[in-house]
Amino acid sequence: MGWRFFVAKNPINNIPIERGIRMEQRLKEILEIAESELGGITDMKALEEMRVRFTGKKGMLTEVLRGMGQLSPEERPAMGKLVNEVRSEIEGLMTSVREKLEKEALSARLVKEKLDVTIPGKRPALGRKHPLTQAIEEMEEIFIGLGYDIAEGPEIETVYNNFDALNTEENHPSRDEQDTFYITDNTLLRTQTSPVQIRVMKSSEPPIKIICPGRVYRADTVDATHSPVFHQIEGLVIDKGVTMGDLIGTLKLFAKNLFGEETDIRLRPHHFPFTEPSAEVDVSCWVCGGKGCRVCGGEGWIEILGAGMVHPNVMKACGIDPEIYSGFAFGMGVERAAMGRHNISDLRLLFENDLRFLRQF
Ligand code: 2NM
Repeated sequence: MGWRFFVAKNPINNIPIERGIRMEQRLKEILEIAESELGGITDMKALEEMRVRFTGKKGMLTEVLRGMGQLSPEERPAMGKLVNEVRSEIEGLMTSVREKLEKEALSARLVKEKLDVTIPGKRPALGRKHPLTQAIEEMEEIFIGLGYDIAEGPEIETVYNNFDALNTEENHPSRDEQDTFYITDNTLLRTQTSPVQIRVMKSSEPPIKIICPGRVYRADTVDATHSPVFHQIEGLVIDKGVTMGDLIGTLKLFAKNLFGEETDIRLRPHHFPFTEPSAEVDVSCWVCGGKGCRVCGGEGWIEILGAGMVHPNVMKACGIDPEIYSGFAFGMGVERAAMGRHNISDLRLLFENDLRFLRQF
């Protein structure tokens, strides 16, 4: 029986008073210091600094725990429990201070970053479509309304699709290097969009009803009416019993849609290798209505299209029997049509992308 039996114990935590008392007092003291210090904490940095000093690895509570070595094994659990209680008490206090600081920081930020959503916005500069794109899309719309499909193809073509299949003679002037950009002996930059129609005729069965818009190339020197790259839109219809009357009716409808209900058309005989018969097509002047003015050069008519009945040789080259089927085709330059429509006198304006010009459309 040792003296140990008589050691007074703290009735609350059961720690022997003699050795435990100093630790317990120290814990109480730590808690009191923490409470009073927390009252003066106004920022996160100070709070974190406090956390390190009180509950950190080398903090005051750890220091108390180290002192537990002096206690007997029986005393330790109760003192350990007390240390943990003080620790969670301090942590709880720090947490509420942290939450208070965070709340204050948030409301300060909300005030600082307050937005007045009623201030009128800056109007964004709106872009628009290029006048050529507008013209192409407008023409496409008319033909889509007539049941046509849009077909597109490569700008680099075979000499065969661009010339041979289109019934263009071996020594036709358009084949000359002076007029056509050749890439190799048998490839070139297409000079028209008809090779797209050749592709469609080769790969599908009639009825065919297509519109082919796109960029085409010719070895021309730039001036007010010429450019080495320009745009065409070509149409093709192949079916049983298609006639010249269908072609004229279609073009009339197209012209009225594009230039106005009062517009008329006239055909003048012409020659194209790929159509027979062929015609150049004029529309009545959209400015003077046919009386003659500056826009039509006093003529009353303005040439905008080429057209004709698809040559039997073209159909044969594409595997379509001209004894069974017939068809018409037409083509026009988009720049020319857009220039006429908007009274633009120099084609170069359409390629320079000067916003002062483009913003007018
Ligand atoms: C034009 C004028 C006349 C045309 C012909 C063909 C095809 F592929 F069917 F033979 N496509 N486009 C044609 C006919 C084009 O442009 C002034």
